[in-house]
Amino acid sequence: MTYSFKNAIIRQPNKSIKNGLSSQNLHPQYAIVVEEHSNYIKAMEESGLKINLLEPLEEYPDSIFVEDPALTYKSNVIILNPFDTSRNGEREVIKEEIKHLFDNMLFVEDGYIEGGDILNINNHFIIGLSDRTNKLGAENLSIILQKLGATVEICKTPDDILHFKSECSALDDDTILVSSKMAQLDYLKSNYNLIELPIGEEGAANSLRINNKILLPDGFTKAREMLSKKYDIIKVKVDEIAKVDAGLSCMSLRW
Ligand code: CIR
Repeated sequence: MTYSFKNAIIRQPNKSIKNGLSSQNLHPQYAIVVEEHSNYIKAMEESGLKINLLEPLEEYPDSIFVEDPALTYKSNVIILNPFDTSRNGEREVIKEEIKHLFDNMLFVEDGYIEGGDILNINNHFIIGLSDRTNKLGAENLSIILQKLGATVEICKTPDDILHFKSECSALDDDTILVSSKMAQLDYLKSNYNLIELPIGEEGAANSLRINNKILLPDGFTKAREMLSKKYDIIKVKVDEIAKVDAGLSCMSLRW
């Protein structure tokens, strides 16, 4: 099931996050990041997850975003290939740190692909080509996933969105929460029940359904109103972390 998880991998924040990649050239303050991150961990625990906490990595400013160098599927983990040179080395470190947690470790060897561009819904994966994920990387991952029994669709992340999942998230086996831009994608429109967020609340689309909870970024009143009718919401403030273009999904690997 799309949202049934028992475990998560989370990396503790690093002081060098102030130098993380930021489209707006912003520099988050470490102390505030630590506070937001610790509330994120609490919310994950409240949702029923056992947390495997990794050590901070100062040499990689964006390394708390563990979703980008790896992908979990059942008891498998696939090591991906982040595009940016400042991030690519994360894969070599994380593979050693997490190999004992999985039965099987596989590797994307060709092309570039980041976990933020991969939406898993049930046994299906939607990969969004973007500035971080190219066709070769997507096709390479697709072959691996199909061998593991999954199905895959390769789409395109809209041009000015960093990652496919920056503005969408799976809420259940056939429902995806989307920004208005993502709601235009033909593949999503024709195959899923879409809950479209109003303009101005795009950031809320990177939510996390975990067991019977939804972790929702704080500050999105309309999104909360819409979702709280049906779902049990935990608000998580990530304003400081958002300065380096990140949200909720990118700070953990779940399985
Ligand atoms: C980056 O640009 O790589 C980081 N500053 C943010 C990564 C966010 N990752 C994600 O949404 N999966």
